[in-house]
Amino acid sequence: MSDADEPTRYRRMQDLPSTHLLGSGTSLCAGCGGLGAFRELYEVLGERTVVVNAAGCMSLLATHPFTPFRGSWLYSAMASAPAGAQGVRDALDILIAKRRIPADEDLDVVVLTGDGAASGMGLSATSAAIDRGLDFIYLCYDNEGYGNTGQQSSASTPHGARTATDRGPRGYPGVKKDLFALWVANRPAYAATIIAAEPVDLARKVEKAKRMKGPRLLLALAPCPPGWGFDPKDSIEIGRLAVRTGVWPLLEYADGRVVRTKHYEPRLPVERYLERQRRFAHLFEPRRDEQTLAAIQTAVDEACARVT
Ligand SMILES: Cc1ncc(C[n+]2csc(CCOP(=O)(O)OP(=O)(O)O)c2C)c(N)n1
Ligand code: SF4
Repeated sequence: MSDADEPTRYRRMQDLPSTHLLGSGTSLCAGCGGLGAFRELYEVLGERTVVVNAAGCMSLLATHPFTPFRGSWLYSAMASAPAGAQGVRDALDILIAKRRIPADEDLDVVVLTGDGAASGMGLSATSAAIDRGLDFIYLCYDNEGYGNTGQQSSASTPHGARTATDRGPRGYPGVKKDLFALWVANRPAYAATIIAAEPVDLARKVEKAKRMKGPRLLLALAPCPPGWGFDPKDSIEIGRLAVRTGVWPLLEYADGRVVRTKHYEPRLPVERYLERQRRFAHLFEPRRDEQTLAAIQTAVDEACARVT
């Protein structure tokens, strides 16, 4: 049995930790889906964790002299969090080899990054870290834009979404870069898509990632109230709709194959997700953009058909 097939301790909501490891009172937005995913991940990983944080919204978590982390946090430039993680990993390995710290006091090294850095300027550093087999967890919270600087489009912005840089009647003309597929093509130890709105699925994947070694991706869709245009109280509902429409399939890669970890059948029409966000309002008013709506639905159908 491989590590990915081993049973996990998280089967139901009641099994989830309630330790509240991450301190409250950050200056992030209410309803931030990225913070929700990170908070849930931190509960499962525990405080023996070093977080290497690429510049982005989550940089606002720790503002000197305050920190919500129980463990260490290192701030890095946008492109270089994997290089920072390499330095931390090397330092830990040297300290253990010199018996300055016992092996059982080792720490998990976690990169925390937005999609702008992950799928754009940080991609080559990430690819090189995977090539080197770096022993780290890479959490990308994907808010589908450069959130911290006002939701400009990133390479991860979905087709048709309006952003600060795509104000025209058709929204973003490109297609969302598939970071999960890019990682899988590099044959990491583990890769999974997660979302705060599915906390049991998330906890199971974090637990599996924790017991493995090597490069491990956890890619969280991060509903973003100001960037996507919805009320913060609807963040979990928007996340659930992303999964139930197939916009955000919950996937897992291990041992050379990709599987779907949660099925909702029949899938809801993708419009149920789009119509709840101001960034897609131009697809419905003043008249329906049938062409773009059909293109988005077809792309989702095709992506869902590729995974079982
Ligand atoms: C090289 C460089 N260019 C621009 C910036 C300004 N900047 C800081 S955060 C940020 C947005 C990062 O976007 P993303 O990685 O998606 O994270 P998010 O802000 O969405 O959390 C930018 C452009 C920077 N810090 N470094
Ligand atoms: S802009 Fe979006 S991603 Fe950034 S803190 Fe606010 S809700 Fe979170």
